[in-house]
Amino acid sequence: MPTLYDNPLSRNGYKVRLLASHLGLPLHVVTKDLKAGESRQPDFLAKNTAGKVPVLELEDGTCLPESNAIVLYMAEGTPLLPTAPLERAQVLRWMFFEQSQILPNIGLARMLKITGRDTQRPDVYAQRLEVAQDSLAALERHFGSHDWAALGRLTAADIVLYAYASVAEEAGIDTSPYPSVVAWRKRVEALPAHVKPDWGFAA
Ligand SMILES: N[C@@H](CCC(=O)N[C@@H](CS)C(=O)NCC(=O)O)C(=O)O
Repeated sequence: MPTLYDNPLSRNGYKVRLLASHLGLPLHVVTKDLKAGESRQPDFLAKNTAGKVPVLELEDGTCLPESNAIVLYMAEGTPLLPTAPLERAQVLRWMFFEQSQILPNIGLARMLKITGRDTQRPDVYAQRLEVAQDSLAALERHFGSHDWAALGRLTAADIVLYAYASVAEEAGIDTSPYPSVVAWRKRVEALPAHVKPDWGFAA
């Protein structure tokens, strides 16, 4: 069974575990204590030179870092990742948007907020918040007329977007201006295979 190096606070790792639940794929989840610097130790840097979770380690020892690369690998050959070039590009479009607009802004604003550093670095926090809100507004325009991110059905795009769009409030964002995003989040949460962010870790 593949091993996923992860941390319960990581929404990038959650993408992979949420996808595994949807696909019924078994994963052995190993916690890396990021605060203690475990992801920056030589043994882990050998798995991911960036020193970040998640990393998927295959049974032959091959390591694959980067949440969206892992999602693409695991979703290959399933209905969550179409093969037709334009359909696949529609899914990838949102996966790229997630990495460039959602993760660095909602993700960092959330991290600053939950560690109390939003008041120490108000300039950085405000800047991230502004782009995060602009990104949510883009999602709001999309979900105003679409039930799902792409192709009118659940795809890998929804899984990756959901991971950070679902913690906008933890980043200090008022989501009342984004009712279509909130409705889409509820659609994702209502799916039978949906799991909570701590799913997959040993109790
Ligand atoms: N682009 C990467 C970002 C990964 C990332 O930022 N991981 C964070 C946790 S969510 C991490 O491991 N931080 C620890 C560190 O940088 O030392 C992905 O999507 O996997």
